[in-house]
Amino acid sequence: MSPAAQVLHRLRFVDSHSAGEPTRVVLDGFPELPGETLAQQREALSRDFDRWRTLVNLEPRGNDVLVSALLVPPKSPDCVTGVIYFNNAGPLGMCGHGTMGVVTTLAYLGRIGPGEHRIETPVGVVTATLHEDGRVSVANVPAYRHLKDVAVTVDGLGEVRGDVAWGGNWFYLVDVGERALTLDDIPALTDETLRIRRALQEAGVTGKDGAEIDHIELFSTVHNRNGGGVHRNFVMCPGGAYDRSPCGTGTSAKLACLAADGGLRPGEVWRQESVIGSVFEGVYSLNDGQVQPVITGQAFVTAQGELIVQPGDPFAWGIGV
Ligand code: PYC
Repeated sequence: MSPAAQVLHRLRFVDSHSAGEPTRVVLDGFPELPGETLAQQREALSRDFDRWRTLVNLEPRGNDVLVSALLVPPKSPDCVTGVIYFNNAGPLGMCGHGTMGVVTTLAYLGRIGPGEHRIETPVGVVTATLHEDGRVSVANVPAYRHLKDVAVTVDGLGEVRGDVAWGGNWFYLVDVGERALTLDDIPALTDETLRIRRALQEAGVTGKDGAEIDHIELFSTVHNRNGGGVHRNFVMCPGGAYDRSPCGTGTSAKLACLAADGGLRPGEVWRQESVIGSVFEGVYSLNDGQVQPVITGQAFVTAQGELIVQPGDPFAWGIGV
């Protein structure tokens, strides 16, 4: 057989975007990950199967913005699927926009219809509701603020203050006042947030139990002439790419901070706009004193196909691997 016709691996996928942020759902072709829980399977992915992550996520088959969602059989029988999220830097805990992408993909494939669906992730079970109009509401894992008003000295920026909060991933949230947070500002925002993340690492500021804070969220409120406010954010993801969406886990972390400060009542809607102008709506309820966020947005399918690895491809496992 001619080399051009040979195939070593095929992985079927469906791509989508949620508020501009892409998700690649990997349907099959990935090796089975050992582990009794999804958290153990995520560890196995990092430890022993990382090149499968890089195959899917890195160039030339992927890119730095992409978040992938590997479908795995759920351990809880009442879940429609298990999912392990990962990006160009490694596995993620939860992913809000990614869950919207998973639900929309499963509906596109005819595997689910409108209604409530439980989805297992390495950090817990989330419940996603597919609405008749195509929007998806994700009842995330409980969110909380871990530390309030933590100061760090950032190279070139001086003292920066922010809250450390969990929304399914760890965030450091910095209020940047009325800064517009626009697309023109992306190079500066990228540089600043990467510096802030480095400063947190150097200062030993972490999430609970020493967990790395791998997402930095700048948020602002921009007022129009009538006094109305638009809440914007810029979220830097672990691999150095910014979230095109308002970030589901980042919005959850923001809700936890608002709840802790008395800035938003249970049930009140928070419209979180991204740096590209897309919107997620967030609300929370209190369950036994815990903030239970629900984030609503919409995903659209953009592509479907197979990732293919041919023998002799020097970039089979991704560029730089
Ligand atoms: O929507 O939670 C999210 C997310 C995390 C990283 C990128 N998007």
